[in-house]
Amino acid sequence: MNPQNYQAADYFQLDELFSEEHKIVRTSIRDWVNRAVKPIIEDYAERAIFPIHLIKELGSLGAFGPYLPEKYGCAGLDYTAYGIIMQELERGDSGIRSAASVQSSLVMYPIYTFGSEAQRLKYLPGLATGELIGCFGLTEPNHGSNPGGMESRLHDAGDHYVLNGAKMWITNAPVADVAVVWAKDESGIVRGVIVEKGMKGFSAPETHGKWSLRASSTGELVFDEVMIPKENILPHIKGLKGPMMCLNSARYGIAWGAVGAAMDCYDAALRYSLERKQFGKPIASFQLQQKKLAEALTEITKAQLLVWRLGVLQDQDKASPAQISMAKRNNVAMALNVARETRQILGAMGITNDFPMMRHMMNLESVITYEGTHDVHLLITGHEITGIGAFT
Ligand code: TGC
Ligand code: FAD
Repeated sequence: MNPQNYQAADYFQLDELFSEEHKIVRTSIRDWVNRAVKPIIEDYAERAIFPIHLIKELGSLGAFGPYLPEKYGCAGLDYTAYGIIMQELERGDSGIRSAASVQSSLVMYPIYTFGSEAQRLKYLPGLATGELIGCFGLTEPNHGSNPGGMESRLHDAGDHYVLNGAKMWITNAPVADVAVVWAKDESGIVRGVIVEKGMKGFSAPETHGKWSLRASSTGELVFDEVMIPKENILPHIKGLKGPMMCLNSARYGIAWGAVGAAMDCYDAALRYSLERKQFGKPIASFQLQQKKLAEALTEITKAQLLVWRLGVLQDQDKASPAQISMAKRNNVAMALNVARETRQILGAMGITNDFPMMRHMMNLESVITYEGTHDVHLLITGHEITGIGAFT
């Protein structure tokens, strides 16, 4: 389908609620997605290759750490603008949004929030332009939903630390220059360290065989007696709340991003249904197809309103982690459902790479799993409502 004909659903006139700056950001990312992502993404996804050449373009668009200060080479925008960027990128592909989420919320955010001024100045400008690629290591082979059980260890060896352990399912790991890694010290306290590519004993093998996020690079992080200079520890954070605060920012972006994937599916299905004829009429004239379209638009609209309000709260520093969990959970499940239902509107054509639904659908199976599974986010809401944790 010609991406230039894309019509973004805006049934409740949300446009009126966005500033001129938000609209300028949206137009620039949307145009770039039409020009640079849409024409190539099916091919990269089919070949399971990460289009790494897009990273520096994303940097020049200001898509990395957009809410961080200009002093560090970032755009100095608000969180609503960050959400809009994620929405437009995920209309292109969840893997492209993933790369930007990880770089922004999971690498630049902790370096900015928990790092020393020397660390900020060393890493943030390169990460902002895409000269450097970052990744975030929290999940381990034996600890996914329960990161507090992590086995990676950081040992103080006097003039340096020694890192041992392994991380798994790490977005960008095989292509990353820097990794923000979480490990426990001798007292069992979670600490964050910046590990650089090339450090002796550090490797990042790629994970193959994914049917989801095929245009994203995923891998392991393996640490075998890696010597970490003392200046690479993040000095201003101790405990699991460090990585969890990063996740709040990333989950916020995913809540917006998933809406973009759903909007793409809806737009493709609406256009197809008006052109495709059966029984002498456009299939859009059949009540059952209208039901699918009307329900998709209703759910997209509700999700758009949810993230718009979440953006306002986040910009006022009032969004709670549980509100972010609710939005991430609702919007990703919504997008997955919209991808499945709209694919059906296309009949057999819906399974091909001429249309985006199957790719979005497969991608969203990762999105509903990472950054906290669908079930874990429900438990976070349950905990918030009742005051009783039901994780164990
Ligand atoms: P719990 O005892 O509840 O908390 C431990 C400490 O952490 C604090 N905390 C938070 N702080 C800020 N924001 C949050 N969202 C927080 N959640 C917890 C908490 O206050 C406490 O602090 P303190 O000072 O009292 O010690 O922790 P728990 O061990 O019971 O676990 C709770 C649970 C299950 C909710 C949590 O661990 C969880 O969310 N699990 C899901 C794991 C997850 O989301 N992993 C994501 C890995 S990264 C990823 O997937 C990247 S994909 C990137 C891409 O490609 O886009
Ligand atoms: P498990 O924790 O083993 O869960 C399996 C099932 O059990 C799930 O259905 C879960 O909901 C359920 N379950 C677990 N605990 C409970 C409970 N208490 N109550 C009820 N049900 C429960 N991690 C990173 O650190 N960095 C990354 O960059 C990153 N990128 C990723 C990219 C991809 C493509 C994928 C797929 C994952 C990525 N992850 C990353 C890992 C991701 O965060 C984890 O997969 C996720 O947190 C779930 O952990 P798990 O896969 O080990 O599942």
